[in-house]
Amino acid sequence: MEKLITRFPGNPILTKKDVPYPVATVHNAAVAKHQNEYIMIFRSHRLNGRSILGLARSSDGFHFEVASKPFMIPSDEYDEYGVEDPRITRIGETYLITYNAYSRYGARVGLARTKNFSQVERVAYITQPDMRNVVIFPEKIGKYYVRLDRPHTELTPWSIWISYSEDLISWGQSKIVLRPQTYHWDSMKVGPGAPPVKTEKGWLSIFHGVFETMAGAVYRLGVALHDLNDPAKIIGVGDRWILEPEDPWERGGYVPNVVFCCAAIPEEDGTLKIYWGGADTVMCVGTASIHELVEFCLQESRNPL
Ligand code: BMA
Repeated sequence: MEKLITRFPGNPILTKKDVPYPVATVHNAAVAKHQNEYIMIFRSHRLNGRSILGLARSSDGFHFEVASKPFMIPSDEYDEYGVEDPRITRIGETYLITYNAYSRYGARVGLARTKNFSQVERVAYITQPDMRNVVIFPEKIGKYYVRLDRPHTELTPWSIWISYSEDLISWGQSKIVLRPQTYHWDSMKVGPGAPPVKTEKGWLSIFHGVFETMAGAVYRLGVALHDLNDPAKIIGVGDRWILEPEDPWERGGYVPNVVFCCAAIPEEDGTLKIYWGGADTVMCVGTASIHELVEFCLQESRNPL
């Protein structure tokens, strides 16, 4: 079977050895293009097990250099246990950063913004607990900002939902869009991965799917296509995964058998750079053809719900 993602031969592209302050891991990074540079905001476990966000820069999207100081660290009672798994969406001149905030009260999602990646402003917490993995679409659809989110509860199947907002702060009109499928590679949970990418045929969305085994959970990546005008409607979702843990640094590490994506950057030549954390320990990148991913969603689709 043709592979849809080609791994960069220089993987892993970032590890804790590249970080000039003490960390145990480098993983689950957001990436944005800003003034001819790729900016990566990556998660690291500190040596006490709690997470912070660091910043790295690159001219080609493959070779990154880490800034001397962390980019975001816990700052209040709602993120005292750590800031995790960022995603970046550019709207106009502003980069919106969503991140998971952990505290004694649970996990919820924060919104921060920056125009230049030197200063960052925390805007608001935009969910109650328990919610993780919020990705914001890169433009308004009708009069609303739109996001995919993932309620995190034992009672509901861990599914991908969609919500709408006029001001980026109050969100509602939520609907379910993608549910785990029983006895399938994503049967335990699905969650949004990279902020969706606009294509002629729909919004392309990379998500993660989790399967529980006797040896623990396996995290893989899948891809779905949402209707351009009504993104609550999935017009195709690939039945098989597009990436699974294969390399030694994906099979073994802080949490074994994990590939976890928070970023996908569309390039002018029709390729997509997809970034993922390997085993919650290192950062990796691969490339895919946007056209092939779209056709895969349309031609090898399963029922989203
Ligand atoms: C999820 C999140 C991710 C992590 C994954 C595998 O629940 O915590 O940050 O990569 O588990 O450990």
